[in-house]
Amino acid sequence: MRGAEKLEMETDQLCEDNVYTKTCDRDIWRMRNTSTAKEIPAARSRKHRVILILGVLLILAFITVVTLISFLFIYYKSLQKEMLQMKNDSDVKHNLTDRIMAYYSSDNRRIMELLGKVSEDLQNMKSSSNPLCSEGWRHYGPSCYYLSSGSKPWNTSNKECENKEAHLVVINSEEEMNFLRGIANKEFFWIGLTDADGTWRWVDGTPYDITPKFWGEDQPDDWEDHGLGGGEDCAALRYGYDWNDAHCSEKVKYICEKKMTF
Ligand code: MBG
Ligand code: CA
Repeated sequence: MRGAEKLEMETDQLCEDNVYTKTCDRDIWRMRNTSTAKEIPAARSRKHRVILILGVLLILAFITVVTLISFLFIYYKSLQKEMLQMKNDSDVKHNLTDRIMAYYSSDNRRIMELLGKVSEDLQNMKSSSNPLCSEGWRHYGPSCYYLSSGSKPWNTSNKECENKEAHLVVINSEEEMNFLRGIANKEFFWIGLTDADGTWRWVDGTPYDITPKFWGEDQPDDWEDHGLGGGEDCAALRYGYDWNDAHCSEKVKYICEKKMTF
């Protein structure tokens, strides 16, 4: 008997004799031999599976990255398109604004030229036999204006205007006010505004509510300390600039207004 066979037999014998308490080394040895032999192809297939899974995962990751990049690219392109559209829109707006501005400025120029021509015509007509405004009257818009040289109380002033088929000036707009400022030479003049009956009224019946107001600071104040009795019920152009209410008996220059006759 060879040494190895002898040892095997001895080990078997030891196993049968239960020399080792729980386990038999030989069985373990056999089992190991058997399982190792079977494990070689199984391990290989496991390795293949792992490689396969890793490959699939890699492909999936690649597809994900490519998809993500594609989405980002598409988003970037649409953003770029949107910005281009916005730029175009703003260019169109600017262009439109420029054109509107140009249109209005050319319109304004035409109106100013027309006004200049009308004014020139009026000047010429003034020196003709049938002037739109009588001698000594100034024209503005559709009206003629007369500035008195003498000073009278408000009531007398209005009567003097009526005698001239006019009335004390009624101020309907800022433009008209500016025209009066230009001709008033920083003096005082009665205007056609009074609150003698408690409410401010224009002499030609124009509603006071709808006309612009040019009262000076703290005016009208219906001041009573002038010692003339009562308050202040008549409006005057003060220093050719703003309005003040004054005592109607005060003697002040005045401005009459009447519509131009054609
Ligand atoms: C005067 C006005 C007068 C009254 C007074 C009040 C300095 O202006 O003419 O009408 O308002 O001020 O102090
Ligand atoms: Ca006053």
